[in-house]
Amino acid sequence: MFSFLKSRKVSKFIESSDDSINATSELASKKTWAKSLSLTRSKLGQRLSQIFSSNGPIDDDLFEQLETILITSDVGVTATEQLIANTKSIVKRGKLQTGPEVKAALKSEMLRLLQRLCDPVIEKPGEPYVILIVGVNGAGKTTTIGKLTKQFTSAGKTVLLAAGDTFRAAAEEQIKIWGERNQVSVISQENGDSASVIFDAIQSAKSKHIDVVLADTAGRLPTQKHLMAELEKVKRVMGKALDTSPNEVMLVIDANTGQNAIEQVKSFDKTLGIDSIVLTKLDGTAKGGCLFGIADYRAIPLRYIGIGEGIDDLQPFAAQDFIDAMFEE
Ligand SMILES: Nc1nc2c(ncn2[C@@H]2O[C@H](COP(=O)(O)OP(=O)(O)OP(=O)(O)O)[C@@H](O)[C@H]2O)c(=O)[nH]1
Ligand SMILES: [Mg+2]
Repeated sequence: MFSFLKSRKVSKFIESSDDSINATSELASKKTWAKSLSLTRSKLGQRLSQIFSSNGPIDDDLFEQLETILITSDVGVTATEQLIANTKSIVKRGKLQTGPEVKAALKSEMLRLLQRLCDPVIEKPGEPYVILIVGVNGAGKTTTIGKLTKQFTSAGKTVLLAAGDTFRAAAEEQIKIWGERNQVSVISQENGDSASVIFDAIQSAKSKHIDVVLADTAGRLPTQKHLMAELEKVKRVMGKALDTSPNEVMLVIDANTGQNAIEQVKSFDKTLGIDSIVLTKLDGTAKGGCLFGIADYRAIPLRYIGIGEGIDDLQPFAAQDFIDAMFEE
């Protein structure tokens, strides 16, 4: 059983899964962490290893090099400054003199920062438990819904999907395919807007005693004010269908966005209040550094990372595993 999975809010649904699933998942987890982080490691981890293995003096020049590496790896300016300042003070206090010692200090500070993303969300129970999925165009929202459905149904939970992306006909088709794959129902409307489709889905889930509703939405940029206002309306209407809803507003971010990921988190959080994050496409990018900037902004739980297009390519996030894989020699 993943130890980190137990601490998560979703865990109450997943803990009921049987041991065989857990054993398989643990194996898959080790393989996929290494695979998914190979690119981040090649960029950030290897560059860090290089400067610390040079046996040079621990001086301002080293910290400047470190600053450049962190900033150019999408860690973000404020997170970088904080990491450097904290590492410097550990070095001073502990009178550290060697590259490996400083590297270990930096690693522990990076871990401490990332652990902010592992904070459990304040529990907001609801029956059904409703998750509103938001994010920019193409971030991986609908695919993540498909993967999440598999996780919930494998844990014995009943799931209903809401085809809340009413902007494109193809979007409805796409979520229906994920519904079929998972053998769960999808609520859609021919002419309804997002709010009314999701409202309907919640009503339907209530009457059928469904455990989890996953509501899709159309992708949008935080700069598109009218579309952000539409999301606010969706959230408001969801509360009318069931006052505990949405239990969770989940922001899906494409890891390829790098630095811009931090801006996306800030904007969506300001408009809607974000309860959790999923970072997708870590399998195809070296930009995992953005996680530090996100953690520095606010302790929003990073539930999952997406590491491929398949139904099983979703892993719970674990800060220690992420850091270990990144610093792996
Ligand atoms: N490699 C990889 N591809 C992913 C991952 N998650 C999603 N994708 C792919 O990214 C593309 C966009 O995914 P969607 O799920 O359609 O994204 P979306 O946010 O719903 O997009 P819109 O509804 O258009 O805003 C698809 O080709 C997915 O297969 C991931 O973790 N890794
Ligand atoms: Mg979509």
